[in-house]
Amino acid sequence: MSHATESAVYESTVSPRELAGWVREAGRLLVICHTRPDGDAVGSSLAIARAATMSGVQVQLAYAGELPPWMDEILGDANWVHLDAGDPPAPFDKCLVCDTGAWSQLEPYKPWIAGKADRVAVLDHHRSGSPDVADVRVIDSDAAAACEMAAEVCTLLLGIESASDLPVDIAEPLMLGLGTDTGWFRHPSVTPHVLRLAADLVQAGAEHPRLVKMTMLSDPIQRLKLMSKALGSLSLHEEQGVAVVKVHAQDITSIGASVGMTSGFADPALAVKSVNVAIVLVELPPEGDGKQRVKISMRSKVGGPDVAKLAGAFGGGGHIRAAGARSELSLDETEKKLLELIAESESS
Ligand SMILES: [Mn+2]
Repeated sequence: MSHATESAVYESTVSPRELAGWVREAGRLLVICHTRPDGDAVGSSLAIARAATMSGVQVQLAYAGELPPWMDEILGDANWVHLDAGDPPAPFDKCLVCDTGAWSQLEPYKPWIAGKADRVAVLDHHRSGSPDVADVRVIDSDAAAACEMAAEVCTLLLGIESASDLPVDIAEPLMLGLGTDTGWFRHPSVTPHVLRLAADLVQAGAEHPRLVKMTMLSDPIQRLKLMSKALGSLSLHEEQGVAVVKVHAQDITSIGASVGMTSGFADPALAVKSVNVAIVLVELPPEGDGKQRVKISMRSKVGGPDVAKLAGAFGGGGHIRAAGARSELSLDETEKKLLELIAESESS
């Protein structure tokens, strides 16, 4: 296998089939994903963890950062720990990282996996990442979700032809990631393969209405209150087709909300016809070093700017239509800089 070859470029070093073989021979496997996991991160890690367990691998899942409110509902009786709750992962022989390959999204895991690239694998669909995280990499930036790739790895692990034959407790988390990362099949990333896979997963027993209800129709009331505050701060830059929504740390605190609840705040702004890019800026609570940073989340429409490029200017990344970063500037300064960058990208 070619996986020992080091590459300074963030691209695949093995095939999905080779990755499945790597997982099967893992012994004790730690499965992780990016901090503050979303539906795709949880779905891909959980599906592979379950398929690996069925293949005789000893698996532990670990998550870090704020967890989605539906975590217990989807994880069920899976063997998982929350690093932020002070639970270190059990000793492992290999570690699989799902839905990221960037150190910036793996900070809490660093003490366990840094310098062990020969024992770590990455399964990811982002365009950028840190090649030194893992020697074994399966990366497809055309994939709509890590779960699209994870589905293939699961069928290979279980030796089945079609995702429609997956056990329902594997099909369901795969559907969760495929659905959430595509905005429930609205985003331009949706291809015939994505829709065929979705059909297979439904055939396998995944109940998408239940998953939609769980992820989209089960908000705590604090999220609506925070969104109402945030939309009150909306600034529209109509000539540029830009909408900026700002969330102040003190509003999060006074409402009893959390940073994670701001996910999806771009959607009402992006629903406006003249808006091509919606930017959500969230003032984070001060960190250990006393610095107050701003979380940038951006979404754009077809024809709008490449938001991954904009995020790159702040050291972040993502996809053309959805990307994020962190800024050390204030809310207002971050907005100003982003507007300048968008103006520059239009004139170039
Ligand atoms: Mn993803």
